Amino acid sequence: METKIRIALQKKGRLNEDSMKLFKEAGIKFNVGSGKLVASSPGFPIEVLFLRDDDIPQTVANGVADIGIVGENEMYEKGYDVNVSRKLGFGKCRLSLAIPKAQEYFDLNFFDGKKIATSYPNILKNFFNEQGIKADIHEIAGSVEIAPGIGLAEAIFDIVSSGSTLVANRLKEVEVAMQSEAVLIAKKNMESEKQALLDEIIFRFNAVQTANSNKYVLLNAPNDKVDDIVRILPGMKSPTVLPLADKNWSSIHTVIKEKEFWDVIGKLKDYGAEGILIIPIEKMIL
Ligand code: PRT
Ligand code: ZN
Repeated sequence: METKIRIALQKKGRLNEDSMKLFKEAGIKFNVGSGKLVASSPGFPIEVLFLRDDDIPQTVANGVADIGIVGENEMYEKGYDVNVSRKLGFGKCRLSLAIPKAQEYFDLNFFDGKKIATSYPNILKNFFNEQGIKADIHEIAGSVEIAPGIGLAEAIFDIVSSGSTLVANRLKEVEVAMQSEAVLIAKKNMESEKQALLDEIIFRFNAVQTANSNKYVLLNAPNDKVDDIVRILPGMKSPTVLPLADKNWSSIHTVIKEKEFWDVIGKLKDYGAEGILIIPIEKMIL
């Protein structure tokens, strides 16, 4: 029988959509029926288990799934021994300490002897141990941000992304303990056939992510400015220069990181570049 790799993905929530999109862009589609907890793929030997994110680290650590996608926060909190195959660049957030807005704050000593509500007691315990702080950590499952307001705690330790939840609850972020993003995790001691499938998935993820951060750029330039323009273009290799029907003009094609493009666009215009086209790249293999 053909070897299949089994992956644990979040059933619903913040990581579900981006995880599904990444696989789709990597050419791996899942036959997901509504409410189904297991799915397969028509074109790739993979099987998906849809779980709560809290259960994903354990499911991978004990080998019920071979790989999984989960936030680093959840992985470190649960503390299971798994390999991190790749950071995925989505689900970014931070784990922070926050206190009532009106409180004065100077440094971490603020938390000595204080009662702090969190769903991440292990990460907080480690952070305080490293920093030499002794606090009373109170674990609650959700709605951590309301704990100070109802007198359950004097501070909280929770996930922050935009910070608007803190503001809405009259709290202020005073310390960041860790940054987190979604990661692809794998069980230890993977069988070699499954490792080959994991390598193929990582190869495809790399191609998707390289493509997404690069753009194909085409522009027209007067011939006497081509050398200047080629010099400032931060492309992969030397760009392609093609003659145009108008003998005094050329077309320049190259691949540029989107971020870098915005740095040079002004200079390109100064050199007389015209008709600048920026085109998304579907896949890119380096
Ligand atoms: O049902 P299940 O257990 O699977 O889902 P869940 O409710 O436990 O998790 P979910 O879907 O909320 O989050 C999954 C993962 O997304 C987390 O473990 C993080 O790795 C990541 N992530 C990224 C976030 C956020 N950003 C985030 N903002 N997880 C939660 N939040 C919460 C945060 O706690 C805050 O209360 O969203 C609220 C809004 O944040 P602000 O700062 O933008 O206001
Ligand atoms: Zn959860």
